[in-house]
Amino acid sequence: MRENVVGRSAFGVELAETLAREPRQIPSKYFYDELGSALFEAITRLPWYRITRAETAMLARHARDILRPLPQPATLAELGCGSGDKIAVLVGAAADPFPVVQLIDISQAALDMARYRLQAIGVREVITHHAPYEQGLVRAVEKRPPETSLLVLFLGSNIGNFAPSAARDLLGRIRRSLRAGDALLLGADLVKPEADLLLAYDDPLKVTAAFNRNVLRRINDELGANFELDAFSHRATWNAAAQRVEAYLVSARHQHVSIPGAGVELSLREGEAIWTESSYKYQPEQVMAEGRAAGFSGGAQWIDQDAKFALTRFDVDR
Ligand code: AVI
Repeated sequence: MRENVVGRSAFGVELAETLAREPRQIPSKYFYDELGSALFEAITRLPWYRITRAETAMLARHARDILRPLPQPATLAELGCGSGDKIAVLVGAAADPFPVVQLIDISQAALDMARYRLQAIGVREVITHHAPYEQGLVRAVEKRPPETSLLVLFLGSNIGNFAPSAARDLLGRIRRSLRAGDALLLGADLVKPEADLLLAYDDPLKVTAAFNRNVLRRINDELGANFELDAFSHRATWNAAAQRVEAYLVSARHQHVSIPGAGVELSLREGEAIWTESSYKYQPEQVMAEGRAAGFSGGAQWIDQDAKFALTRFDVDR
Protein backbone atom coordinates (compact mmCIF):
# COMPACT_ATOMS: atom_id res chain seq x y z
CA MET A 1 0.00 0.00 0.00
CA ARG A 2 1.39 3.34 -1.05
CA GLU A 3 1.16 6.64 0.78
CA ASN A 4 -0.56 9.36 -1.20
CA VAL A 5 -1.32 13.07 -0.96
CA VAL A 6 -4.62 12.58 0.82
CA GLY A 7 -3.01 10.18 3.30
CA ARG A 8 -3.79 6.48 3.39
CA SER A 9 -5.68 6.48 6.61
CA ALA A 10 -7.74 9.56 5.71
CA PHE A 11 -8.68 7.86 2.43
CA GLY A 12 -9.58 4.61 4.20
CA VAL A 13 -11.53 6.34 6.96
CA GLU A 14 -13.53 8.46 4.53
CA LEU A 15 -14.23 5.50 2.24
CA ALA A 16 -15.53 3.40 5.13
CA GLU A 17 -18.01 6.18 5.89
CA THR A 18 -19.15 6.88 2.31
CA LEU A 19 -19.46 3.20 1.34
CA ALA A 20 -21.79 2.67 4.30
CA ARG A 21 -24.26 5.26 2.95
CA GLU A 22 -27.39 4.42 1.00
CA PRO A 23 -26.64 4.49 -1.90
CA ARG A 24 -22.99 3.63 -1.40
CA GLN A 25 -20.63 6.42 -2.48
CA ILE A 26 -16.99 7.02 -3.38
CA PRO A 27 -16.03 10.75 -3.32
CA SER A 28 -14.99 11.94 -6.78
CA LYS A 29 -11.89 13.72 -5.43
CA TYR A 30 -10.27 10.26 -5.31
CA PHE A 31 -10.40 9.97 -9.12
CA TYR A 32 -7.28 12.08 -9.45
CA ASP A 33 -4.26 9.88 -8.84
CA GLU A 34 -1.60 9.89 -11.56
CA LEU A 35 -3.50 7.60 -13.93
CA GLY A 36 -6.84 9.25 -13.11
CA SER A 37 -5.41 12.69 -13.91
CA ALA A 38 -4.06 11.37 -17.23
CA LEU A 39 -7.46 9.87 -18.06
CA PHE A 40 -9.14 13.18 -17.21
CA GLU A 41 -6.66 14.95 -19.49
CA ALA A 42 -7.72 12.52 -22.26
CA ILE A 43 -11.40 13.30 -21.54
CA THR A 44 -10.72 17.00 -22.11
CA ARG A 45 -9.63 16.15 -25.65
CA LEU A 46 -12.73 14.12 -26.52
CA PRO A 47 -15.01 15.74 -29.10
CA TRP A 48 -18.03 15.12 -26.83
CA TYR A 49 -16.54 16.83 -23.76
CA ARG A 50 -16.49 20.52 -24.66
CA ILE A 51 -15.84 22.28 -21.35
CA THR A 52 -12.06 22.62 -21.63
CA ARG A 53 -11.94 23.69 -25.27
CA ALA A 54 -14.81 26.15 -24.91
CA GLU A 55 -13.32 27.73 -21.79
CA THR A 56 -9.81 27.99 -23.22
CA ALA A 57 -11.15 29.72 -26.34
CA MET A 58 -13.16 32.15 -24.20
CA LEU A 59 -10.13 32.98 -22.06
CA ALA A 60 -8.12 33.84 -25.18
CA ARG A 61 -10.96 35.83 -26.73
CA HIS A 62 -11.96 37.83 -23.65
CA ALA A 63 -8.69 38.07 -21.72
CA ARG A 64 -8.41 41.85 -21.92
CA ASP A 65 -12.03 42.45 -20.87
CA ILE A 66 -11.68 39.93 -18.05
CA LEU A 67 -8.54 41.62 -16.73
CA ARG A 68 -9.34 45.30 -17.44
CA PRO A 69 -10.96 46.20 -14.07
CA LEU A 70 -8.05 44.82 -11.99
CA PRO A 71 -5.88 47.55 -10.43
CA GLN A 72 -2.27 47.22 -11.62
CA PRO A 73 -0.02 45.49 -10.81
CA ALA A 74 -2.26 42.44 -10.75
CA THR A 75 -1.39 38.89 -9.72
CA LEU A 76 -3.14 35.59 -10.42
CA ALA A 77 -3.85 32.49 -8.34
CA GLU A 78 -5.46 29.39 -9.85
CA LEU A 79 -7.25 26.78 -7.74
CA GLY A 80 -6.69 23.39 -9.43
CA CYS A 81 -4.37 24.58 -12.20
CA GLY A 82 -3.77 21.13 -13.75
CA SER A 83 -1.23 21.36 -16.57
CA GLY A 84 -1.47 25.18 -16.59
CA ASP A 85 -2.80 25.41 -20.15
CA LYS A 86 -5.63 27.79 -19.30
CA ILE A 87 -3.77 30.20 -17.07
CA ALA A 88 -1.03 30.32 -19.72
CA VAL A 89 -3.62 31.36 -22.31
CA LEU A 90 -4.83 34.18 -20.04
CA VAL A 91 -1.28 35.33 -19.27
CA GLY A 92 -0.34 35.17 -22.96
CA ALA A 93 -3.32 37.26 -24.03
CA ALA A 94 -3.05 39.89 -21.25
CA ALA A 95 -2.04 43.47 -22.04
CA ASP A 96 0.13 43.78 -18.89
CA PRO A 97 2.62 41.27 -17.47
CA PHE A 98 1.94 39.51 -14.16
CA PRO A 99 4.77 39.88 -11.64
CA VAL A 100 3.55 36.86 -9.64
CA VAL A 101 1.39 33.86 -10.47
CA GLN A 102 0.38 31.35 -7.79
CA LEU A 103 -0.68 27.79 -8.61
CA ILE A 104 -2.64 25.44 -6.36
CA ASP A 105 -3.10 21.74 -7.12
CA ILE A 106 -3.07 18.36 -5.37
CA SER A 107 -0.80 16.95 -8.08
CA GLN A 108 2.90 17.81 -7.84
CA ALA A 109 3.39 16.66 -11.46
CA ALA A 110 0.71 19.14 -12.58
CA LEU A 111 2.34 21.97 -10.59
CA ASP A 112 5.76 21.24 -12.11
CA MET A 113 4.32 21.26 -15.62
CA ALA A 114 2.31 24.45 -15.05
CA ARG A 115 5.31 26.26 -13.53
CA TYR A 116 7.44 25.35 -16.54
CA ARG A 117 4.74 26.59 -18.92
CA LEU A 118 4.41 29.95 -17.20
CA GLN A 119 8.13 30.51 -16.87
CA ALA A 120 8.51 29.74 -20.58
CA ILE A 121 6.17 32.65 -21.39
CA GLY A 122 8.01 35.08 -19.13
CA VAL A 123 6.25 35.04 -15.75
CA ARG A 124 8.97 36.12 -13.35
CA GLU A 125 7.76 34.53 -10.14
CA VAL A 126 5.68 31.36 -10.01
CA ILE A 127 4.72 30.19 -6.51
CA THR A 128 3.26 26.70 -6.22
CA HIS A 129 1.11 25.27 -3.42
CA HIS A 130 0.80 21.50 -3.29
CA ALA A 131 -2.51 21.46 -1.44
CA PRO A 132 -6.30 21.09 -1.68
CA TYR A 133 -8.30 24.19 -2.67
CA GLU A 134 -9.04 25.65 0.77
CA GLN A 135 -5.57 25.18 2.19
CA GLY A 136 -3.96 26.41 -1.03
CA LEU A 137 -6.14 29.50 -1.02
CA VAL A 138 -5.06 30.40 2.52
CA ARG A 139 -1.40 30.01 1.55
CA ALA A 140 -1.83 32.01 -1.66
CA VAL A 141 -3.41 34.88 0.25
CA GLU A 142 -0.50 34.83 2.73
CA LYS A 143 1.96 35.03 -0.17
CA ARG A 144 0.26 37.76 -2.19
CA PRO A 145 2.59 40.71 -2.64
CA PRO A 146 1.39 43.91 -0.93
CA GLU A 147 0.10 46.67 -3.20
CA THR A 148 -1.13 44.24 -5.86
CA SER A 149 -4.60 43.13 -6.82
CA LEU A 150 -5.45 39.42 -7.03
CA LEU A 151 -7.60 37.52 -9.52
CA VAL A 152 -8.46 34.01 -8.31
CA LEU A 153 -9.24 31.54 -11.12
CA PHE A 154 -11.58 28.64 -10.43
CA LEU A 155 -12.11 27.15 -13.86
CA GLY A 156 -13.12 24.00 -15.71
CA SER A 157 -16.49 23.78 -13.95
CA ASN A 158 -14.68 22.29 -10.97
CA ILE A 159 -17.41 24.06 -8.97
CA GLY A 160 -19.81 21.54 -10.57
CA ASN A 161 -18.32 18.68 -8.56
CA PHE A 162 -19.44 20.35 -5.32
CA ALA A 163 -22.94 19.89 -3.91
CA PRO A 164 -24.73 23.27 -3.83
CA SER A 165 -24.15 23.89 -0.10
CA ALA A 166 -20.43 23.05 -0.39
CA ALA A 167 -20.15 25.20 -3.53
CA ARG A 168 -21.69 28.12 -1.65
CA ASP A 169 -19.35 27.54 1.24
CA LEU A 170 -16.28 27.55 -1.02
CA LEU A 171 -17.36 30.72 -2.87
CA GLY A 172 -17.90 32.39 0.51
CA ARG A 173 -14.40 31.39 1.63
CA ILE A 174 -12.90 32.75 -1.57
CA ARG A 175 -14.80 36.03 -1.13
CA ARG A 176 -13.66 36.40 2.48
CA SER A 177 -10.04 35.86 1.51
CA LEU A 178 -10.16 38.70 -1.05
CA ARG A 179 -10.16 42.47 -0.62
CA ALA A 180 -11.40 45.51 -2.52
CA GLY A 181 -10.19 45.53 -6.14
CA ASP A 182 -9.71 41.74 -6.25
CA ALA A 183 -11.90 39.37 -8.27
CA LEU A 184 -12.83 35.75 -8.89
CA LEU A 185 -13.11 34.22 -12.37
CA LEU A 186 -15.42 31.22 -12.26
CA GLY A 187 -15.94 28.74 -15.11
CA ALA A 188 -19.26 26.89 -14.90
CA ASP A 189 -20.87 24.45 -17.29
CA LEU A 190 -24.49 25.24 -18.12
CA VAL A 191 -27.64 23.13 -18.37
CA LYS A 192 -27.93 21.77 -21.92
CA PRO A 193 -29.83 19.02 -23.75
CA GLU A 194 -29.68 15.65 -22.00
CA ALA A 195 -28.32 13.89 -25.10
CA ASP A 196 -25.29 16.22 -25.16
CA LEU A 197 -24.65 15.66 -21.46
CA LEU A 198 -24.85 11.89 -21.75
CA LEU A 199 -22.40 11.88 -24.67
CA ALA A 200 -20.03 14.05 -22.64
CA TYR A 201 -20.22 11.80 -19.56
CA ASP A 202 -20.55 8.40 -21.28
CA ASP A 203 -18.43 8.82 -24.37
CA PRO A 204 -18.38 6.29 -27.21
CA LEU A 205 -14.63 5.70 -26.74
CA LYS A 206 -15.29 4.69 -23.12
CA VAL A 207 -12.57 6.96 -21.74
CA THR A 208 -14.98 8.28 -19.08
CA ALA A 209 -15.85 4.68 -18.17
CA ALA A 210 -12.14 3.97 -17.66
CA PHE A 211 -11.77 7.20 -15.63
CA ASN A 212 -14.64 6.12 -13.38
CA ARG A 213 -13.48 2.49 -12.98
CA ASN A 214 -9.93 3.65 -12.27
CA VAL A 215 -11.01 4.70 -8.79
CA LEU A 216 -11.53 1.00 -7.97
CA ARG A 217 -8.02 0.25 -9.28
CA ARG A 218 -6.73 3.00 -7.01
CA ILE A 219 -8.54 1.51 -4.01
CA ASN A 220 -7.06 -1.90 -4.84
CA ASP A 221 -3.61 -0.36 -5.13
CA GLU A 222 -3.62 1.89 -2.09
CA LEU A 223 -5.96 0.15 0.32
CA GLY A 224 -5.27 -3.48 -0.63
CA ALA A 225 -8.80 -4.12 -1.94
CA ASN A 226 -9.82 -6.84 -4.40
CA PHE A 227 -12.32 -5.10 -6.69
CA GLU A 228 -12.62 -6.95 -10.02
CA LEU A 229 -12.71 -4.04 -12.42
CA ASP A 230 -14.60 -5.81 -15.18
CA ALA A 231 -17.39 -6.73 -12.77
CA PHE A 232 -18.43 -3.04 -12.72
CA SER A 233 -19.91 -0.94 -15.49
CA HIS A 234 -20.03 2.83 -15.85
CA ARG A 235 -23.41 4.54 -15.82
CA ALA A 236 -24.12 8.25 -16.32
CA THR A 237 -27.60 9.69 -15.77
CA TRP A 238 -29.04 13.21 -15.93
CA ASN A 239 -30.98 14.18 -12.82
CA ALA A 240 -32.99 17.12 -14.17
CA ALA A 241 -34.55 18.06 -10.81
CA ALA A 242 -31.13 18.34 -9.15
CA GLN A 243 -29.48 19.75 -12.32
CA ARG A 244 -26.65 17.25 -12.19
CA VAL A 245 -25.09 14.41 -14.14
CA GLU A 246 -24.61 11.47 -11.78
CA ALA A 247 -21.95 8.83 -12.39
CA TYR A 248 -22.14 5.34 -10.94
CA LEU A 249 -20.23 2.06 -10.95
CA VAL A 250 -22.77 -0.73 -11.25
CA SER A 251 -22.03 -4.20 -9.93
CA ALA A 252 -22.57 -6.79 -12.70
CA ARG A 253 -23.32 -9.54 -10.19
CA HIS A 254 -23.70 -10.35 -6.55
CA GLN A 255 -20.16 -10.07 -5.18
CA HIS A 256 -18.04 -9.60 -2.06
CA VAL A 257 -15.17 -7.15 -1.86
CA SER A 258 -12.62 -6.66 0.94
CA ILE A 259 -10.96 -3.29 1.51
CA PRO A 260 -8.42 -3.94 4.30
CA GLY A 261 -7.09 -0.35 4.34
CA ALA A 262 -10.61 0.92 5.06
CA GLY A 263 -11.58 -1.95 7.37
CA VAL A 264 -14.52 -2.69 5.06
CA GLU A 265 -16.14 -5.93 3.83
CA LEU A 266 -18.65 -5.14 1.09
CA SER A 267 -21.46 -7.33 -0.14
CA LEU A 268 -22.86 -5.91 -3.38
CA ARG A 269 -26.11 -6.98 -5.03
CA GLU A 270 -26.34 -7.61 -8.77
CA GLY A 271 -27.17 -4.20 -10.29
CA GLU A 272 -26.23 -2.28 -7.12
CA ALA A 273 -24.78 1.11 -7.99
CA ILE A 274 -21.96 2.94 -6.21
CA TRP A 275 -22.33 6.70 -6.73
CA THR A 276 -18.96 8.17 -7.69
CA GLU A 277 -19.57 11.68 -9.02
CA SER A 278 -22.00 14.56 -9.44
CA SER A 279 -21.43 17.24 -12.08
CA TYR A 280 -23.84 20.09 -11.40
CA LYS A 281 -24.92 22.26 -14.31
CA TYR A 282 -26.05 25.85 -13.85
CA GLN A 283 -28.28 28.43 -15.52
CA PRO A 284 -26.33 31.66 -16.18
CA GLU A 285 -28.44 33.62 -13.69
CA GLN A 286 -27.90 30.93 -11.05
CA VAL A 287 -24.15 31.45 -11.37
CA MET A 288 -24.60 35.21 -10.88
CA ALA A 289 -26.87 34.62 -7.88
CA GLU A 290 -24.33 32.29 -6.22
CA GLY A 291 -21.62 34.93 -6.54
CA ARG A 292 -23.85 37.58 -5.01
CA ALA A 293 -24.90 35.24 -2.21
CA ALA A 294 -21.18 34.75 -1.44
CA GLY A 295 -20.79 38.52 -1.03
CA PHE A 296 -19.36 39.55 -4.40
CA SER A 297 -20.66 42.80 -5.80
CA GLY A 298 -21.59 41.68 -9.30
CA GLY A 299 -19.25 41.48 -12.22
CA ALA A 300 -19.44 40.34 -15.81
CA GLN A 301 -20.41 37.16 -17.61
CA TRP A 302 -19.34 35.70 -20.95
CA ILE A 303 -21.30 32.79 -22.43
CA ASP A 304 -20.49 30.32 -25.20
CA GLN A 305 -24.04 29.73 -26.45
CA ASP A 306 -23.04 26.75 -28.55
CA ALA A 307 -21.09 24.75 -25.95
CA LYS A 308 -23.28 26.24 -23.19
CA PHE A 309 -20.53 27.32 -20.87
CA ALA A 310 -20.19 30.48 -18.76
CA LEU A 311 -17.18 32.41 -17.54
CA THR A 312 -18.14 34.86 -14.81
CA ARG A 313 -15.96 37.48 -13.15
CA PHE A 314 -17.11 38.42 -9.67
CA ASP A 315 -15.73 41.66 -8.33
CA VAL A 316 -14.99 42.93 -4.86
CA ASP A 317 -16.05 46.57 -4.78
CA ARG A 318 -13.49 49.25 -4.18
C1 AVI B 1 -13.20 17.96 -13.20
N1 AVI B 1 -14.64 17.99 -13.43
C2 AVI B 1 -15.13 19.35 -13.62
C3 AVI B 1 -15.10 17.07 -14.49
C4 AVI B 1 -16.63 17.20 -14.69
O1 AVI B 1 -17.01 17.53 -15.81
O2 AVI B 1 -17.38 17.01 -13.74
C5 AVI B 1 -14.73 15.63 -14.20
C6 AVI B 1 -15.30 14.67 -15.19
N2 AVI B 1 -16.02 13.62 -14.91
C7 AVI B 1 -16.37 12.97 -15.99
N3 AVI B 1 -15.88 13.63 -17.03
C8 AVI B 1 -15.19 14.69 -16.55
